Order: sequence, then structure tokens, then C-alpha cells
Amino acid sequence: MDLGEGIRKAVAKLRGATVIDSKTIKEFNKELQKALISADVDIRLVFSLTKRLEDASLRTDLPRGISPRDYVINMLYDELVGIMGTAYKPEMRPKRILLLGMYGSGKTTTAAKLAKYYQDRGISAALICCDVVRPAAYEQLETLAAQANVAFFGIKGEKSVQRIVREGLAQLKGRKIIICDSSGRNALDDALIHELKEINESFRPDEKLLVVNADIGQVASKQAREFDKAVKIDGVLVTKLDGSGKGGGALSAVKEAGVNITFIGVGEKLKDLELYDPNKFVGRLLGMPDLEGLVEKVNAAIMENRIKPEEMNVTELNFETFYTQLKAMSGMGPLKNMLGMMGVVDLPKDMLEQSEEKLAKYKVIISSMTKAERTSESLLNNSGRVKRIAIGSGTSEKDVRSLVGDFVKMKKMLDRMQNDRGFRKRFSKLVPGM
Ligand SMILES: Nc1nc2c(ncn2[C@@H]2O[C@H](COP(=O)(O)OP(=O)(O)OP(=O)(O)O)[C@@H](O)[C@H]2O)c(=O)[nH]1
Ligand SMILES: [Mg+2]
Repeated sequence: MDLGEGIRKAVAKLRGATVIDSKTIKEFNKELQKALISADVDIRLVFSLTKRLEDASLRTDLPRGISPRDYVINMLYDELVGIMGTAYKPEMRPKRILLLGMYGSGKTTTAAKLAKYYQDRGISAALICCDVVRPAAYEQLETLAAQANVAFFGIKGEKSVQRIVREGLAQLKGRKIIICDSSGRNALDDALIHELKEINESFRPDEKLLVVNADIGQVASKQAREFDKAVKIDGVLVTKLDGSGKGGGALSAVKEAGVNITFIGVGEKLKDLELYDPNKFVGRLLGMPDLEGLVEKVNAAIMENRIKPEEMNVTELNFETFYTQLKAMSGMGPLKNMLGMMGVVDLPKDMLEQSEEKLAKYKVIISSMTKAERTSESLLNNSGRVKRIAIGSGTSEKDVRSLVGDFVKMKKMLDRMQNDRGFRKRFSKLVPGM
């Protein structure tokens, strides 16, 4: 069970309780503890957090108009944000960045993601391969640099990092952001420290960022301290948050080590890098919409897919607009992330994982519908119509029914969102006209 699901279940139970007494709070705390501990959050942090929640729930001097329930949930949000560190804002100026970390933590991938991040924001970027240990490290970074459309420098077969850096810096003059990828080891041993010190001397990085895999959970704290002691780091980059149940543990551990989290990696693709913001992270855990992130993605997808803003209008959902919606959503990365940002969580899996293939099928099915059918889904209750559409589109009746099923699910979801007054208010502030 992922961290968010456990917490959301506990919160939902608390919301549904008829009275908030010490028994309900104790049960709530127990579930919360279970979820946080299984995400590898430090047990001392967990117990002090639940103790504060318990004390707060028993307060008799709450401000008027606030129920103990809302007070506890709000406090949970603030407390979780507190243990997850602070938000990061990078300086958008020319700089040199060195990425370092253990074997397989995600350094090379992240180097390319970072280069793309800065270059997409108008600051030219370049990558230098200083991994002189791993076979094919050169080719890996070269390929990624081409994908990210950033400059690349490396010397195949060269073992001296100082020579690579010297020649690289000369060749990459004019590039504003220069990112150096270093080799990983199984442990922070003398060889690695020596190599990093050599790069440090010749590269003179403005930022040294330690890359850690979210999967190591609490161990992130020890790692951050050790690397900081050995080579003095400026921040941590947590990768693979998408695939780890221990993300909460890793993030809180880095904060506990007194080091800032800068970016987080949330997937294998080059665009799967985000600025770290604990409010956003906790908001997602608790199922609260991340509206700014959503609007950013919607706008990016509109630009990319050239969807006209009026086609994005979700007030009138019929089969015609349904296809545009699905297509727009598939252009926005994993649907699941998107819906998560909207605060729609724990939806049925099959709805979330629309494949390109299925989308293409849906397109032909919809084009075989009559105009009336496209705007009135109740007509599709008629099996004769379903049969005709299946034959007309070269698909099966099952495919047509599956489309109708997904349509109904999306309609329900949108209804839910549109009936949530708070959501609508916040959303309309961000997207005028919605
Ligand atoms: N799901 C997911 N996979 C990631 C993420 N970041 C990196 N990976 C994957 O993790 C694997 C290792 O990544 P690399 O970038 O090669 O790691 P590295 O630290 O450079 O490895 P070494 O150079 O061998 O030390 C690759 O398969 C990446 O695609 C992420 O944020 N999410
Ligand atoms: Mg590497």
C-alpha cells in the first residue's frame, strides 16, 4: 500500500466519524503510524507527530467555527509539510553543477533532466561525462544529451577526470549551465572521495548535488551526512519517487540531515523532474488538488498538441469532447499523476491506463456514431446501435461498450469535481473562463 493511500484512508475514516473522541483519535493515529512507518519514516518523528495530533484534538479552546476534526486534519497537513523539508527555488543564473552519488541512484538520467530543465527555461546547458568507471557511461550520457538537445562533452576511454574537465570547460565556453556527471560506487570509499575531490578542484562547481534513490528510505539521512562530511554537498536530489513506497521516509530523512531537497525525479523520461515543494507533495498524499501544477500541465499540453482552449472546456461532456479530453490527458503524461493533482485519487486502474492503441480505437468508434449518438449517450443503451457502430468502425461490440463505460466513469468524475464548490472556486481563479 502506498503512503498516500494509507493516510487518505485514515483521514476518510476520521472525516466520517460521528464524534471525535479520544478513541477515534487513537485509532486514527494508529493507522497514520502504520502508514508512515511502512513508508520508512523515522519512528521517533512519527510518534512525536501523532502525540501532537492527539494533544491538539483534546483542546477545548479551539477558535469558534472550527471543528476538532478539521483542526486535526489541517494540523496533520502542516505537520507533514514540516517534516518533509522546505520548497526549493533554483537560481536561474550561469553555474556549474556536479552530480554525485551511489551506484545506480539516477545521476546520469538526472544530469540530462536537469540540463533540459534549465535549457527549456532559456539558459543554455551542457553535459560533461566524468564517469570514468562505468563502461558505456560516455554513450549513455551522449544519447541522453542528444535527446535533451543540449551540448555534450566527454573523452572516450580517458581515465583522468581533470583532463576531461579542463578540455570540456574550454570546449563548452558560452554554455551557461554546465553539469558534470560522475561515477557511482557501491560505497562512499576512498577511491570515490579521491575522484570527487579531483573533479571538485578542476571543475569548481557552484552546486554539488547528491543524487539519492527514494527506495533507500531513512538511509538517505546517513548518506546525506556522510557525503556532506566528505565532500560538502549543497543539496539532495531524490529520484524514483514514482516507483517507491518509501518516498516519505527518504524526504523526511534528508530534511532531518539538515540538507535541502532541490529537485525530485518522478519517472524515467527526461521531463519527469520537478522542483521540490513539500506542500505539493503532502497535498498529493492527502488527495488535495495541486492546481498550479495542473494548470501548468494543461497549458503545456495545449501548446504541444495544439488543442484549442475551447476544446478543453469540461462543462459539456459528450462523446465528441470525451475524445479530446482523453487525448489531451494522454498528452499530459501519466493520467494518474494528472488526476492525482486534481485531487481525484484511487480511481479504478483501467480508467487510468489508457493506451495509445485504445485511444485510436475510441477515435474510430466515435467517428462511426451518428451526430445524435455523439451528444446523447443514453442512445447507446440500445444493442442494435452498439452492433451497428461496432461493424461500422471495424471493432467489436465489447470495444464499444468499453468506450461507453469509460465515458460514464469520466462523466461521474467530472460531476464530482464540478459539484465540489471549493475546487471550482480555486480552479476558476487559475483558469479564467472555466
Ligand atoms: N522510475 C524512475 N526511474 C528512474 C528515475 N531516475 C532514474 N531512473 C532509472 O534508474 C536507472 C539508473 O539510472 P542512471 O541514471 O543510469 O543511474 P546512475 O546513478 O547514473 O548509475 P551509475 O552511473 O551506474 O552509478 C535507469 O534505468 C533510469 O532510467 C526516476 O526518477 N524514476
Ligand atoms: Mg551514471
